[in-house]
Amino acid sequence: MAARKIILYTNLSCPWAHRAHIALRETGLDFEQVLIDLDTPREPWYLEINPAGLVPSLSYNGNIITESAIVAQFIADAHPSHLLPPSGPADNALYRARIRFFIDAFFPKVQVAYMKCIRSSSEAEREEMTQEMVAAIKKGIEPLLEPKAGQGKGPFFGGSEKLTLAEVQCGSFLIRMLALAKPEHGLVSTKLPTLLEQQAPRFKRWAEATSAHESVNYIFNEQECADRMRRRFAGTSSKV
Ligand SMILES: N[C@@H](CCC(=O)N[C@@H](CS)C(=O)NCC(=O)O)C(=O)O
Repeated sequence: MAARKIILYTNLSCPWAHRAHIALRETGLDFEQVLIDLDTPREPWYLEINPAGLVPSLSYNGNIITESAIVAQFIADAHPSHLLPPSGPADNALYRARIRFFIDAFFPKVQVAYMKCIRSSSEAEREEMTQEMVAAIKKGIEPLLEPKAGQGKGPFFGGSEKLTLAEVQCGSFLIRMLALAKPEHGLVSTKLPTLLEQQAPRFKRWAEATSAHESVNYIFNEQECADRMRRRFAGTSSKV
């Protein structure tokens, strides 16, 4: 059988591409990394790989896969591991359905509210948006992290001791959420950790454990991320 060849086209500052890095690290697959400069127009050769010009793109034995959620799902499906069990039997399918439901709940609720915090044009707006985000987490995500009978006691989704696809898909956003709440960055209310502790303690513990995991934090550069977010988004809430 021909050797497997995986190429990840990526940019280390991109939270979407970050998902592919987590999935590849956790499955232990060898891959070649090609860095794409996002500050200049994409070169024609890259547009042939991904006409949208976005990262990440994955080449798997020459087959191109784009869109980070699909890339991460593909890696987890093609190489079954602790991230995600194969789709059968029914218990596996049920667990996969729970993970899918969780990921689908996270993005519209948490990520949208989080970007509103980052875009805030004033301290007052930032405080209000941070409170809105915590309220969304409390209502939509915290109940999904409630331990169920018979599940493990690990810090990850469903009581897993190891990362799952839920952390692969959400981890890059969690690490940014917690890191950017530090006072020196001024991008999210510094009250975020306290608000989470009071209103969504399970979410806080999950986010902290995920952010502390080596597969999640190994490519994360906090200062570079904060500077980039400030340049691109801070104060844009009032702009059309
Ligand atoms: N929906 C895409 C989003 C990817 C995305 O927005 N990537 C950004 C970097 S974080 C990008 O490639 N931007 C290049 C550009 O807009 O020119 C995915 O999940 O893969």
